[in-house]
Amino acid sequence: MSAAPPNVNPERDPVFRALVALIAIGMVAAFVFAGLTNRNKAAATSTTSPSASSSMGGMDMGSSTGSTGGSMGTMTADQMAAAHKKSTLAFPAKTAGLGGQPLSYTMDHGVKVFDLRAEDVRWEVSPGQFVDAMAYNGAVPGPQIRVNQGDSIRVVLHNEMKQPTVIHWHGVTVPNAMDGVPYITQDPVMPGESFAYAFPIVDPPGTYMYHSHFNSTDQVASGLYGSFVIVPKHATWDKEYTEFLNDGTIGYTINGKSFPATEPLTAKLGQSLLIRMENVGQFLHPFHLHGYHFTVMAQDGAPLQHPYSADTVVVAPGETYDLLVHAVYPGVWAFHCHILPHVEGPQGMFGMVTALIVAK
Ligand SMILES: [Cu+2]
Repeated sequence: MSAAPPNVNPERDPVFRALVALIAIGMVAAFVFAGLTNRNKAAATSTTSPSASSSMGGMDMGSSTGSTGGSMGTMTADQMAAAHKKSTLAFPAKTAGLGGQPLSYTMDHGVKVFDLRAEDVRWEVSPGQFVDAMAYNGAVPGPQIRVNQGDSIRVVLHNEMKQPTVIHWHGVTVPNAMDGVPYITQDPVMPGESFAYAFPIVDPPGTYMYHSHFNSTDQVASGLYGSFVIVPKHATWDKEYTEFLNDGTIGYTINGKSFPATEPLTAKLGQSLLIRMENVGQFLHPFHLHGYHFTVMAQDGAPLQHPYSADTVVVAPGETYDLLVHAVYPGVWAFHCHILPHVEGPQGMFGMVTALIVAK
């Protein structure tokens, strides 16, 4: 390599080097200022606007701490450890509102009658983080509808929102007129109106869902969905949980909550658990259970001819899976989406994380 003549190499010129240093300092200052401004904006809007990027929780954490310093941003190692510890030790954190609870019904001449009220609500996704949501009966997800094969049911939808809506019974075999698609099978249910969905339950026991089929990018993302379970005559498991995934306006959530506000799955040693996985979001969520292999028993409500063993199940939008876990290893076992930006940032875990807690 031949050396350049002394005065021709600009990198050795002290004036040039000072200029570069000044520009660099200016850029860093501008970047930090922009980061702080964004963070303040996010803080200001996070309690008022569901569409603010801050509602995606951790995604915003990543950008507001800057990207030039790696994922640590401006935090020291001690600060990072403290932030992780704080959010993790808060699990399971208390928040207002609990979605997915069984919906009671009344009997009318042999028909089980359920009522669903679609309404605008404020929903606490994680401690102190509220979003504008749309909800059935005030909760995200909406209540769980549990029925038996052979039932006749009627679900009366009352629209108390400012926009039209309808309900689609996802995976459930219904007469065409009950399918809930606006201008194809029915007119939309306008604000202040009601609509009765009536159909017999002909499908086998399994995990299904219901959700809005009107302005669904907004309405489903904002909370208008719930699980629909056709229960077996005799359960072969000791306990069951439903894990309903969503990734829209309300952020990366399990049952409408973001870690550390997600609910743990608990079992006594030796118990068997059925976990009903459901995804109504826009992304795949490969759910991974630490320490265990579960058995995938059913997909989209239909029992598999060949159940199989796995530690991760990719739950695509619109899919449901039934997983069976034998709780034979005591401890606290993380259960989370394995697309890592959905679960962890520089400040710790958030979003689609929960845990299976097996007591000794
Ligand atoms: Cu995910």
